[in-house]
Amino acid sequence: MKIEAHHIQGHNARMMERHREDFGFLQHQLGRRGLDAAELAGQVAGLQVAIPSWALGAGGTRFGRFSIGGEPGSLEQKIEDVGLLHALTGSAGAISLHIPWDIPADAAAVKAQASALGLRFDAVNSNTFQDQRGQALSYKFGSLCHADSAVREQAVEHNLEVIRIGQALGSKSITVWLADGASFPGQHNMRRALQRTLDSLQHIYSQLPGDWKMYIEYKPCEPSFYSMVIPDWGTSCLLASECGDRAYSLVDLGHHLPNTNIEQAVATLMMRGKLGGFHFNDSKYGDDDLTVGCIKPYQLFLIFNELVYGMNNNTAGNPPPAWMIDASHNVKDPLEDLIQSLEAVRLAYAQALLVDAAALEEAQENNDPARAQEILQDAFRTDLRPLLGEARLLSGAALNPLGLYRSLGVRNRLIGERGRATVATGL
Ligand code: PSV
Ligand code: MN
Repeated sequence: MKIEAHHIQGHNARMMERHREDFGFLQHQLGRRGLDAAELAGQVAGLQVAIPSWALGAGGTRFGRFSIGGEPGSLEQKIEDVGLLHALTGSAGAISLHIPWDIPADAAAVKAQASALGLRFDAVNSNTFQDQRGQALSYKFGSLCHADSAVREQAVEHNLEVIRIGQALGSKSITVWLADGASFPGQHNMRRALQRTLDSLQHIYSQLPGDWKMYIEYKPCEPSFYSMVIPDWGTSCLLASECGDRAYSLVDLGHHLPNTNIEQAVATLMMRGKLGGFHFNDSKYGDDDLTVGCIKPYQLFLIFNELVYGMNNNTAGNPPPAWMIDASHNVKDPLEDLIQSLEAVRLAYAQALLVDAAALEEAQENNDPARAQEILQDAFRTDLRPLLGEARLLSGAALNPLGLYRSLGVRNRLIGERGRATVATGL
């Protein structure tokens, strides 16, 4: 299934009068604050978020998995799905592959298919958290940290293979997320495990192509329940710093202990130029992988506020972070969920662009927390949905992506094409 230009045009024409009215009001409102809504819409239209190839089917939990029907059964179908998302939203211009789940049989053909849909390949992700069929040595007791050097070498070689696959597709970065850790006190020597992980990462980094970056993810628990080798952003930043200039930390919103101040982590990492990428999702309890912004939209806004500040005050030369949605879909249609997540990311970004940085600095320098709160919440509480609509118009996407998705009956058409029983590879 493909969304055609006439689908978008017809839909937008039907909604245009209402949109013009809403956007006109917002333009007026923002104009009073000295802001140009059209210019902001252009900025927001530039924000592109990668979709991971593992998020297009039903994820399930360890208790069960419920099929949604029409799930993409091949890499080509996954690319097709990201193409649908991009056509509807204009904001999903990249795809992030997980190897070995999505090894392309014909890299040139896959690259051509993606670029015809306006997609590029973002970071490639390695997987040493599962054993694959035919794999010589097991990762049950770790991969890059393993006590046995043969296991470490196998895991390093896997990462190098992921880089080679990514090169064939035009990717420029690899994300390493490790499940390595211990579930019981005393299970392994924490210091030796960290040292071995550093040695392995340095080995991978030494083979990184000159124009590539390496992102190191962290997570405090799960699947190891006593200690993860890379539990937090400080450890990930330390490892990245020891690897070199093109190694960075990657923040996944679901990878923090409750109440961690994630925006502060962002501020500190950007101060050192070490924030490489971002995985968006939302959660109430742990790594819940829920729709972005469905639980803590204010936290997301505060994070974007630091991101915008960091990019505007980029003394350490932090590269533009790689944005990706890292979610799992258990009860919602994955494509609907991803449309909502994409919207939430852009909304938080747009809200952050509204923050009056000069006034906020003045309030901070004058020790005026009440005024600082007014400034932040004034931005957060402005309804910017018409601005997002305008951004989509600029890129030829739909004014109401979810509305159009439903009115076209996309899921039913996918079920018609692919069947009810298809299962997407992934988490
Ligand atoms: C597991 O927590 C995880 O969600 C990590 O965040 C990775 O980015 C992703 O899986 C795929 O490896
Ligand atoms: Mn992640």
